[in-house]
Amino acid sequence: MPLYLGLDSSTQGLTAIVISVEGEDRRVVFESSLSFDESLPLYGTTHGVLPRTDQKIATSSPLMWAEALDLLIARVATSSLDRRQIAAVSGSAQQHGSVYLNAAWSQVVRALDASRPLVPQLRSVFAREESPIWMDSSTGEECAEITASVGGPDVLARRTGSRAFERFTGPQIRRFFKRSPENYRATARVHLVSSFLASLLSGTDAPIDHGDASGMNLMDLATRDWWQDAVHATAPELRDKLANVAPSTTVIGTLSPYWQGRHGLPAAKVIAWSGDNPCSLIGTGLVREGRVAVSLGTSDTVFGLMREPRVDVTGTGHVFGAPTGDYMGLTCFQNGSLARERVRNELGMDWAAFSRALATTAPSVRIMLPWFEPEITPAVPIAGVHRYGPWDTRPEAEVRALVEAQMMAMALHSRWMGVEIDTIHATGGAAANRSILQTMADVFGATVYQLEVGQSAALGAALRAAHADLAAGDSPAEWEEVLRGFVEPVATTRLAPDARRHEFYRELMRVYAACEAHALGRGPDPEPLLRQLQEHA
Ligand code: ADP
Ligand code: XUL
Repeated sequence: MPLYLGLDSSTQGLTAIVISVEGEDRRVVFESSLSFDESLPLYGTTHGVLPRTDQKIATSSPLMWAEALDLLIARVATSSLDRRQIAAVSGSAQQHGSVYLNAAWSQVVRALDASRPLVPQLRSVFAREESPIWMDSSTGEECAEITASVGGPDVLARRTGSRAFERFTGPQIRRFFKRSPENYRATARVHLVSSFLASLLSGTDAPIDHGDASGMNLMDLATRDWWQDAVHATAPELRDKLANVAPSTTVIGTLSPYWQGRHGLPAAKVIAWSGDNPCSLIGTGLVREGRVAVSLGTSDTVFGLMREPRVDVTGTGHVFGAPTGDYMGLTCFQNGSLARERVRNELGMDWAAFSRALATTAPSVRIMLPWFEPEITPAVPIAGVHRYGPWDTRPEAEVRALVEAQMMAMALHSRWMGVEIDTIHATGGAAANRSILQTMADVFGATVYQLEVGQSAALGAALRAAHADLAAGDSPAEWEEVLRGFVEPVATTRLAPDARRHEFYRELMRVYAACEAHALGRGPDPEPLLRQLQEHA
């Protein structure tokens, strides 16, 4: 009975899911997570991020990700599973983060010694000790330079799927080249978090898959190869430092002698890793156009499959390659779970009290713009929370204003995808919270489902491993067949929108958009609109 292992190296921790896929017996047979802050305290991260001196800079430690991999694989290997049955492994990782490796890397990764742990063997392979991650917004200047060099934001968006975004890997590489030219020169390979960890597992210099490569502002969506103009605009001699791009279904090798010798794992196939959002597309079952998923993780994201790459003319969204070979549309919000946690902590609540606050209050006419951190959508370079309308200082009103704001922002900024959203698959840590999901249903006017497996990125990676293994053998299977039984929305978790509340939110969303425009210096004072709606309500 073949087992498939999916790993997810997210912002805050590492998760492993093992599935068994045999005829009608299709189940998750193992699940385990570790938190970077708690399990690896020596690295000194908070929520997976190294100490920050500047609110625009966010980095993490590639060595810590490697150590986490060693720790969690040990847990898989010593569990009650029959580890010899593991047929294939794939992974998911936070997108955009980059790892800078020197000339020693390609030799070291091929020759990892099973008699010693991973970390000491990797100490000398980095041309940069820290990896900039998706929360970094320090590259405004580099975004402008790359954009100008390739002929403007529309050209860049049409070719690569996104205009230049601060967190995307191209602008990050350019900043590194400008600030540390020596270390840039010493860089032989730039990996993404996904391809770095795939390299460690396979003992090869792994390719970057189409899904994660489209979060770099460097790949041509049409040819699915590096786009020369963008590569030239980003940094000198960059082409040689980039690995090849490959389909997400690529078998890149087998678990290297390190994992076999140290942890007793078999020579299972290693399938190209991808980004957490492309993996979640699979793990939430969205292999057809029409539905969307909302992931309430460290970041909040809205995404769905697209047959054609319809690029966002408003410039907020992204088009990525999907693991199915199609495309996916995605909009990302930085002020997701950490903003909810922050408000919850400031009000001295636990999640139960947070939920009660939502359940015991009604919508009203006031708007919070919850930019506790610099925001990605809309682009807000300097953090700052804004409030409009008569302010209600009760703690429960604060909770409602925050969650309503997050949901209205997601509904407004996913319109570019052109999908009539009537059904949402909710995932990510906060999707456990039904009061948050009810607010989502009311704001979007859509039916919301929770999924059986909450860890959709790790599940998606395990399902990708199964799909690629079957495709490489004699019995390739359609995606629907691989997903069957794993990703169905649970009927009993269905949350229907309240029609009256949705009517109200449709009006409130116009006001929200006006407040956003005002706060960004692009629109008039929204107070008259707020008063108008108050008189109506
Ligand atoms: P990641 O993006 O790192 O994979 P997860 O999807 O695991 O993150 O989500 C982690 C977040 O889930 C935590 O930061 C926490 O704020 C949030 N969370 C966990 N339980 C709840 C809950 N009951 N209600 C709201 N948020 C929750
Ligand atoms: C997507 C994005 C985040 C990260 C971390 O563009 O930046 O969702 O992938 O989860």
